Amino acid sequence: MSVVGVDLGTLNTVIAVARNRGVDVITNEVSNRATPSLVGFGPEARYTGEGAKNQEISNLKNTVSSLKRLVGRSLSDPDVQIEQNFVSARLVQCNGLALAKDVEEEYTNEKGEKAIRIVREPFEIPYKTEVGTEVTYRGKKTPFAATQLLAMFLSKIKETAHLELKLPVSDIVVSVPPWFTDGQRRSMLDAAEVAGLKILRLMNDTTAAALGYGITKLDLPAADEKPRRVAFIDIGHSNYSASIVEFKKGELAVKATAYDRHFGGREFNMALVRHFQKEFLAKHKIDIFTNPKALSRVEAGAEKLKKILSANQQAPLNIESLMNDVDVHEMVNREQFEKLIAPLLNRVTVPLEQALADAKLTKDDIEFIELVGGSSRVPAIKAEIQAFFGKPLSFTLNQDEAIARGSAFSCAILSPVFKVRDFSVQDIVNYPIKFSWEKDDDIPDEDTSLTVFNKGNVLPSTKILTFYRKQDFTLTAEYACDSKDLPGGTSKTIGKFSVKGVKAGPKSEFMICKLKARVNIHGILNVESGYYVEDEEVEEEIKEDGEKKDPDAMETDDKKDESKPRTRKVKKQVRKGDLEIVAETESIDAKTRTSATVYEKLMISDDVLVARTEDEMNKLEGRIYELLSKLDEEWAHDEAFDPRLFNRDNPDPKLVVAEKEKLGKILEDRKNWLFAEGGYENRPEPTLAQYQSSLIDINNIGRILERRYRETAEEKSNAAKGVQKA
Ligand code: ATP
Ligand code: K
Ligand code: MG
Repeated sequence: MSVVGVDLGTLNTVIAVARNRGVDVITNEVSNRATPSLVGFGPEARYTGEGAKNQEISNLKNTVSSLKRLVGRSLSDPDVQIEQNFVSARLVQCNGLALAKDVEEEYTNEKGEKAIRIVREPFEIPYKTEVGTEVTYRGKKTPFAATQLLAMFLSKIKETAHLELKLPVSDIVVSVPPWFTDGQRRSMLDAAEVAGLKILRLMNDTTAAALGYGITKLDLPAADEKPRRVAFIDIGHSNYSASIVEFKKGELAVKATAYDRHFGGREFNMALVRHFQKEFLAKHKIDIFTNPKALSRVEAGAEKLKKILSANQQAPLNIESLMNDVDVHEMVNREQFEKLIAPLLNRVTVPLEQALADAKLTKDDIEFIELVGGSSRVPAIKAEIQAFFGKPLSFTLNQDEAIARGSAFSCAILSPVFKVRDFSVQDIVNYPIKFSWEKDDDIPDEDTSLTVFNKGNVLPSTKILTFYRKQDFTLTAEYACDSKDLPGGTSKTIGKFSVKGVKAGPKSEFMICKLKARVNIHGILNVESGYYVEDEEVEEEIKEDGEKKDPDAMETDDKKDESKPRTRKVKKQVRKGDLEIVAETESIDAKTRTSATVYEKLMISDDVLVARTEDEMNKLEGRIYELLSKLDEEWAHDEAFDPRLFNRDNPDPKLVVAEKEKLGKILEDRKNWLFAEGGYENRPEPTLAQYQSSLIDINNIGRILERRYRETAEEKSNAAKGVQKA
């Protein structure tokens, strides 16, 4: 079993694995250390990661980005509306998951006869509304909910890790922005499960960076010393988070986290794109916003230009034939760029102020400021942050890999298969949570709600709630903050937890119900279990030390009887039985999730088959051309095959000529079959088996001719050597 940490970025995903030597970032199939966080859909297969990136510009409508920012959200969320500006596929509201089944279909075959074949028919099963995209996949319009899209991408990540580790991959730690809500976190877990992965911890981005930092530092303060305070600032492609973290030997505690959910590299790109839009309108009378492909190309160019500007004073944008046959050539200098992003630069210090205020600390309390995330390379950003703290910034972490590495360390700590120095990670609740319930008229002055987890409460954390009730009741969990403090459009309701089996007790009018509310290691709220108690008088041992000592019970030491501890009667609540909790949350129910998992596996095997078929087709094509060129050149003249050779144990030399002719015919035939006029539309797509058998056919003759040609060549060369020796 393997230990894997994943920094699931809006733009790029980085995978780190723990091995005996330590934690390494692994490379993907094209040797990149980061994989584009994309999925795409084609007429036959899905594309993920690098494959999706390769076809993106030519298949914009069926390529989906921003996967992690879409999961668990609704199309109507203002945040999701913003997301549509960055996602080329059209976002739609899904009411369930897309599944598919194999059904029989009547069709007319090549001979014009009616026949039956099996086709895959998409259908939807309801679970909840979530944003998704409608794409054309295997020739059918299919709506995929965001959770499913993310599952597809996570399947790819799983495969990449598996290819590198050559071990089954299941346990992982995945990073998320700290502002993710309960619903978003549940959707992340669901997506992972659909992909056959078990998330051991959903870790906030900055917390992961902090763990990667702390676990390698050997000079952290001892338990009784003042903690080391470090600010971790992550500015990525789409969002910005800042955490104040305290370190001591073997532990870290997040003190405060603040964020800007819409601040990152893509906003910088967009500022450039809008600038170019104006320039091109004025200079060339073209509007790139009317042409998705042109817009995509300018976005890609702007991103490249922006990166160059981080190290240079100016950078160019050159695109040939952008649209309407117009070539564009632009130059942007750093000063211009900084003017374009001025509204963003003005916001840089907001999360920093907020984090310090929440942590009740000042700038001077912060010893080190560690920057991670690709956009922390922008010089103007660095300058703003440095000016704010009034001290130099640290870059001891790898900006692109720190979060993945921290996640892998977390996975190593949590995984039973790995021995690693223990390091305690204590995070905090970012949105306060309250429970509310219906008033019971028999209980005077009862409150009907209670804030159970405040903002800044440590995480994970369990609280026991006590209720006096005589019948089943329901708790509603809600965010106890302003809607404006939640991601746009997030419902305040987190979930409902119904408590079953409540009735009056034998001795009292009420049942005393104890409910265990927990914000778990993923930052997800649950009422995990419930039980009921009864007040009873019990004998309790009297402790002989500590403050709890009962002064009346104090007697002389010599009277103490070692074998019989002294006891007294106390009133206590004794656990009598369990209560059933029925939860209604944003998670997908187990049955639906299983169906999605089965379908995901089916799509994976479809993709594998398509890839193998394509490989086989390429092999066949290559072989046809190879043999055709041999027939045309090396083997064209009869001397290529020395007749003397065939007089030994080989058949009649005349057969060679016949074989050559036969092979030529087969090759022509196969070539015509492979490149049928009008393309594949004119005949059914050849199957893997058909390509394989074609290859066998041409190899049967091809190999014989190759051997004879080789033997002739050897004979000639031996003869030549013999002449030389003589
Ligand atoms: P997020 O954390 O927002 O989900 P992410 O993790 O995918 O996104 P990162 O990989 O941290 O984001 O950063 C990617 C961003 O950093 C891109 O916008 C990219 O253009 C930008 N970036 C990378 N290198 C540079 C550079 N040298 N100068 C400026 N920007 C850069
Ligand atoms: K990343
Ligand atoms: Mg990131």
